[in-house]
Order: sequence, then structure tokens, then C-alpha cells
Amino acid sequence: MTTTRTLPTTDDLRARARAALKRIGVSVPEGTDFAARTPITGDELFGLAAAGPADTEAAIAATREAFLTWRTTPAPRRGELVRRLGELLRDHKSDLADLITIEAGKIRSEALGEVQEMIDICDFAVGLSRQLYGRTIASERPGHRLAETWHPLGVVGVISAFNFPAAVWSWNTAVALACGDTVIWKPSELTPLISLACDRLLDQAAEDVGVPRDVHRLLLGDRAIGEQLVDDARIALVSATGSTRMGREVGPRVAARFGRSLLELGGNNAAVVAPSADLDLAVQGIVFAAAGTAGQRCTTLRRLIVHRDIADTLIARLTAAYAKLPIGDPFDESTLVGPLITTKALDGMQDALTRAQAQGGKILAGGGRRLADAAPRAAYVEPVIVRVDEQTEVVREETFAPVLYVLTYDSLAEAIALHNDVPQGLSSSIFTRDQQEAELFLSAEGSDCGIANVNIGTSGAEIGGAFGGEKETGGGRESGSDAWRAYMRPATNTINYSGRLALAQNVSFL
Ligand code: UN1
Repeated sequence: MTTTRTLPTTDDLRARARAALKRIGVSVPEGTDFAARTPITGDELFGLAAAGPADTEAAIAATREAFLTWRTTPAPRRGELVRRLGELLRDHKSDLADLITIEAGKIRSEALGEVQEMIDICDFAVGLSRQLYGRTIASERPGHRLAETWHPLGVVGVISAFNFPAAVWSWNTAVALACGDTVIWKPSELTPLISLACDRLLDQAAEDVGVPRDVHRLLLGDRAIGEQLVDDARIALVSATGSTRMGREVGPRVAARFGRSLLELGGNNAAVVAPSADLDLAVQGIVFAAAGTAGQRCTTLRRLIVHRDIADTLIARLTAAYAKLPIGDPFDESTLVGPLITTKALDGMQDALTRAQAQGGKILAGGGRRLADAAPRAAYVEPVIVRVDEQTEVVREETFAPVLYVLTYDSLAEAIALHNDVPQGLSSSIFTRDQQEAELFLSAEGSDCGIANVNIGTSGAEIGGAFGGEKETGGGRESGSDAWRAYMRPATNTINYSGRLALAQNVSFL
């Protein structure tokens, strides 16, 4: 594995962030409550002010008030706001990507990809604003019509994670606004600058199309804000992305007040590689899914289930590919693996590797730390491949780092059983040229995940499909397809135009 020799200085990164924020129209933040920092050097960039309980209360009251008029604004008119947001995202694509790289450490091409994902969901939501279809249903009574009408839900609280600091906000916000909801956003404390930039652009879009500013609010700060949103009955839907541990708290608390939650939690995604697989394609797909984004996607490939006959060949090709992965400065065009978000994430990875070895695992490639002298407060690591004989405790957990566990199988039934034998159920894939195997993997007795792919890795989903997963992943679906229904409430209407009262189920009364 090669390492970039130099890293930008924290001063360079601060200047670059300041310039991007300025072009977007955000004045450089000031405050002392917490700091924006960069994983590229591990240093602080700017001090920031955090929202307190009174700010959160004011945001809830304002977005609730705005909802009362937004819900009756015609949906295609609501779509105009989202269209304008999409235009502004296009105009500022490069600056937004800079902020994502500076705060989340993504390599340039993945940061640009994240902004593209935002642009794409805006396009999708503009179309959606003319397609919030309900059904008509055949009534059992003469002279009656049954219909289903979809109404806006209320204020949506969006709690998002550091790893897709902008795209996950946009999936929720673009769709929620088109659906007639208003939005409060509580981003990760690790990515406040990109949040300020997105908030500013949505403000600008609202001003440009003549929509009240209070259709959305941003609240920067710690988990107390999230807790206030979770417990407040005026927040109709809490859409939360993060760890299963976080979801275990959010889900029951929202349910206790009969609110709705949409949970997008941990994954432990696997790929099955069958004997007929095209290995060139499989190697490329596996390396991107396992080592890309430094293993910090919820869709990252964490388990490889390889047929015994091709295991040695595939492992040799993967270790050779891993040996060439350029690690380092995410702004350097040749880098493929940027930093982990914090040294705490590095500790988590090292702990997982120690446990994996104690549980019988053997490290086949990578696992070392890089650039520790140049940037002791940053966390650059070599993506690692660990051979395991069974799915021990550590293999069944999500470690948010580039750790790929490799297991072997003899029959497809065994591969599918191994595949599904983890608590999480987000994304999955099979590499095969055998159509029967592929169809079986996608069938009801195949993968139990919300996303199941053939001849492509587990990560990098398009926005057009619904995104989310089962079991401890939380069951939520966001972005495309009919995920919009989570942001609206259906009303069933019975309309009697017969002039007589006819009761259903032939009931007679009076
Ligand atoms: C996430 O990691 O929370 O499918 C989202 C993907 C991206 C989204 C990942 N489109 O990898």
C-alpha cells in the first residue's frame, strides 16, 4: 500500500473551508461550545455555537407554524423549492464536495458523488411533487366511491451521521418538503460546516422562490437536541441514521408517544462469490465496497463468503489489490483511501482486529496505521482482510472501519445461511454468472436484506430505489421508490353519492 507523502496543513484546510463557505454565502462561524474539525490532520478548524433547549423549542414552534401553511401549498409549487435547491447544489457542487472532504475525509471523487446524490434526489422529489398518487378502491356498496388521499404529516426531525453528512439530509429533506412537511435537522457534531452550507443553500432557495424560511431549521450541537426532538409530540416523524445502539433508544422513545420513526441503522453487509463469478469484476466490486470511503459507509462490504474452490485465487487477487491501495490525503487525486473520522474509530478498528485474532482470525493483508508521524491526531489505516473460519462474535458486529472478514462455503444453501446469520440486514450481493444462483439469492429464501445485488458490490446504491434494511438495521426506507409514503399520512375516504344510507357488511340499523 502506498501512502501520500504530504498532507495539507490545518491552516490550508481552514482557508479552503473558509473560501468554500464564503462562496456558498455562509459567514465563518464563531462560538466556543464545540469545534469543527478535520480528520485529514485531526485538528480543530473553527469554534462554533451550539443550540440549547430554548433554540430547539423555538425551531419546533417555528417549523410547526410554517407547516400549517406549507401543507396547503400545492405540491407542484412545493416542488419549485426543491428544484431551486437542486440548481444551487449544482452551482456549488465543488465547494460542497470540498467541505465534505475537509470534515468527513472522503476522497474527492466520492465527495463529488455525494453531492451528485443530493442533486439526483432533488430531481426525483421535483417529479414526485406531481405524483403523490392515492388509489381509488372498488366499493362494495352501490353509489359509493372509496378513495385514498395522502396528506402531509407534520414536522420531520432528521438526525444524520458523519459519513454521509449531506446526502442523507437531502434524501429526507427533498422528499419531506415535496410531501408538504417541514424539517428540523440535527446533523452529526462531526460535520457542522457542510450542514451550515446545506442550510444556507436551502434558505437561498426559499428566498428565491418566495417560500417562508421556517419550512426548515438547522440545530447544531450534541445529542440533547436529538433527544428533545425524539420526545416532542410535535415532531411527527423522526428519521434517524446512525448506529443500532442509537436506534435502540430512538425507536422506543418515539413509539412511546405514538410518533413515527424511520430508522437507518448499522449494516454488516456480505457478498457471496460463486465459482462461476467473473473474478475481474468481483475484485473491483469488492475492493470499492470494502475499502472505499475507508470502510465508513453503512453499506460497506464487511463479510466475503467465497466458494472454497476459488477462495485461494480470489484472496490472492484481493491481497494484491490491497497492497496497491493509495492511502493518504483525500484531496490528492491518486488517493483511494482517506482517513478514518477520529482516532476513536481507529481504536475501535484495532480492538476489533485484536478480538478477531483471539477468536481465530488471521490477518491476510493490511491493518497497520499510516502517517502517524505526519498527523498523530489523524487516523490513517490500511484496509485489512481477515480470514475467519466461522462467524464469531466480532464478525457479527458492525465495526465502522475497513475490515473485511473472509469465510468460505461449499454449497449455496450454506452461503445463504451464513449470509443471513447476523443481526443486521442492510445490503448484500452475489457475484455469479449462474442465473439460477442469482435468482435464488434474490428470492424470498435468499438474502434477508433491504438491498440485494447481483454482480455489483454492496455499496453505492442509486437514489431511485428505496434505501434501508431489515432486522437491526431498523426497517426504514428512504430516498426513492415509494419511500415518500413514510413522510405522509393516508386517509381513506368513503363518498356516498347514492342518496341513500347503505351500511357496509349488509348491516341493517333503523
Ligand atoms: C450511508 O452510508 O449511510 O449506497 C448511506 C450507498 C450510498 C449511501 C450510503 N448511496 O453506499
